[in-house]
Amino acid sequence: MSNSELVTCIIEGPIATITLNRPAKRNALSLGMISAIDRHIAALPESVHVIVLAANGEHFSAGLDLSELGEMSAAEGVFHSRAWYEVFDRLQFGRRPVVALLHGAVVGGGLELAACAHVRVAEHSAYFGLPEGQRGIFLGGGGSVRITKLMGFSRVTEMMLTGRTYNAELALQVGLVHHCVPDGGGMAKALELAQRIAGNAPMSNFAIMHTLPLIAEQPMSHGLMTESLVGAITQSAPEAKARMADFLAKRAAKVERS
Ligand code: 1HE
Repeated sequence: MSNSELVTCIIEGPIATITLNRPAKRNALSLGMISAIDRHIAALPESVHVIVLAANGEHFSAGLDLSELGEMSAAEGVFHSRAWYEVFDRLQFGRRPVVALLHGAVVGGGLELAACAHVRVAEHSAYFGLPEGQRGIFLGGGGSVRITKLMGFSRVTEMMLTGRTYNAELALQVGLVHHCVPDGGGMAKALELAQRIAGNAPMSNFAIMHTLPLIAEQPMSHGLMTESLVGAITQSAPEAKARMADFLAKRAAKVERS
């Protein structure tokens, strides 16, 4: 199977659906899969504004392809992690927000991949875990940074030490996912959210994706300065002016009660 078939990409209007497609191996993430994700992102046309990241088969992903570690030396291990980081960085800090649709096992490197998305939708079948401890290894796909930011390092510590998994409801409660939907309903929800995101001004989406994580790591005075500068740039775009004028002229939708 060629690398491009390990991961598929379908573009419909402003949304590209990138799908892990190695169900026989439970979408275990080989380097071939990681680079196939990267190639699909790099090839997206300008017309795509949002990515939906999904998976074929019964599980989102069983994490790192354990057959790849084999006789890997320490130095090779560092470069292996770095290869993942480059691609995961392009997902989280690229041009387009990513909506992840999660089901079945979302474990190890699969959870690290999901943590790169900006919006996470879990079907009820989803369960989340970091079995690295049981395998004798540690996180290597950025999870110690990203997953701890999502659910807190104390929960991640307990999850890793005890091998506990979280079901979709618990994942929703602790902020690991944003939406929990019945099995089979995930794609409709992911596409609905992706359409909403695609309806925003691209500059606003860019500011949200890139600035909020930066400000979260800045001291308050720096964060407020960053916010004021990015806010000023964003509001000065012609598209922002047109959108605000549309609202004031009663041509734009009002905020809806949920
Ligand atoms: C794999 C992998 C894998 C399955 N690497 N081949 N991840 C883990 O420790 C999770 C390991 N996987 C599992 O616990 C289970 O496979 C599942 C709970 C996800 C699914 O169970 P099940 O019964 O549906 O499938 P299965 O029979 O266990 O697996 C089907 C095949 O996929 C089988 O291969 P086959 O040739 O015998 O058919 C498995 O060997 C293969 N397979 N998972 C390689 N992970 C950047 S650092 C990140 C560090 C980590 O991610 S550590 C966590 C690794």
